[in-house]
Amino acid sequence: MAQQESEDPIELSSETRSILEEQNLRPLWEVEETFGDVYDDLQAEIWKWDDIKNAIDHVEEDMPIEELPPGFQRRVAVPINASLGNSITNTIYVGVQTVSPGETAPSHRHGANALRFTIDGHEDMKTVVAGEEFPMENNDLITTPQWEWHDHVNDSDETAMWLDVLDLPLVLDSLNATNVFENHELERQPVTKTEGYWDSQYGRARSYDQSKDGSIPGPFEGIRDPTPPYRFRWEDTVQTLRQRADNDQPDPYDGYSMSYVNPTSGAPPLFPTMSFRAQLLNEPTDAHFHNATEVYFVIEGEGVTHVEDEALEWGKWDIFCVPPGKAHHHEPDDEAILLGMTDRPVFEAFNFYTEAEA
Ligand code: GTQ
Repeated sequence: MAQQESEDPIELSSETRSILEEQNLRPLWEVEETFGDVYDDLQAEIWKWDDIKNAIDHVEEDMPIEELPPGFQRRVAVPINASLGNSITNTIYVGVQTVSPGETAPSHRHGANALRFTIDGHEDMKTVVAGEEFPMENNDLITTPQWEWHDHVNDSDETAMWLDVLDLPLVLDSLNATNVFENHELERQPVTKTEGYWDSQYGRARSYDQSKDGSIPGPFEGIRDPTPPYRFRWEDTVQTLRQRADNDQPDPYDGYSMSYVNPTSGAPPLFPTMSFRAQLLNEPTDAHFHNATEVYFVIEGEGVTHVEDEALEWGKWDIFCVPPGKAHHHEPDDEAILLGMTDRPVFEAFNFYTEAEA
């Protein structure tokens, strides 16, 4: 009997326990196992384009942009991961936005970073960012850096649609930050730059501050730090992909993979919070896992992505996510091109990114 008592784990006395409880304190060894419980484990999930398209067509029919509540004047269908409840992942948000002929999604700005990947575009479909009209043609990727004014103006005679990608869940949920937000006083911000202005500021020949220390500002509006408004034209991106496929070895996990670089630095990530790749796949990739979360958008082709024992079968314009820590690899049917999106830069910022072959 005495021996049994001595093997019982030592417990805090009831006096100590009530002192702790009264002051809202807990011993570490009792709370440790609850760390990580705020969010449920993210599950792999796929949204098929036919289903998305059918849904956004119905929404477009029911709801003109001008009828939307002020502050939310964007007509967007948002994939909701069943394991989360309000977006596709805990860090990266995606949505599919439409603007009908003649409509404008009015100008606003916010603290979250955004980009558009054009699904069904037109030279007369413009996203206006920081005073410049950017034509949205098919597969163009256009940045809307934080706190830049932006409105979407459809002067074509066809409905335009694109993929929105923002770091909203990271900003609003994970960091529990306020997404500072402002509507422009005008529906359309004044166009103050000629087309190509922002691109020209980041070309191989650039405006340059000769003082080196910023004491003599250039005659230009300035380098946007960390990410400028920028249009990556698909014709350039796809040409680079082809050159890589014709000349180089593929990455074992990502295929022929190009990073969209920040034009300021010439290096990834495009945003401090999110990095983007165009990936041409023509053979199965090797399996690996990492602690970053990924979202994929299928630009072209068909195939399957295995996430542990789940098989996500995808085709053109499908959207799917790969949770952190899960082994995954891609198997294209023939040739496919994916837009790969990752929150890896957040992990790298605090030296916490890790990956391994599965
Ligand atoms: O077009 O500015 O999908 O502010 C979500 C929030 C799009 C946009 C979204 C936004 C926008």
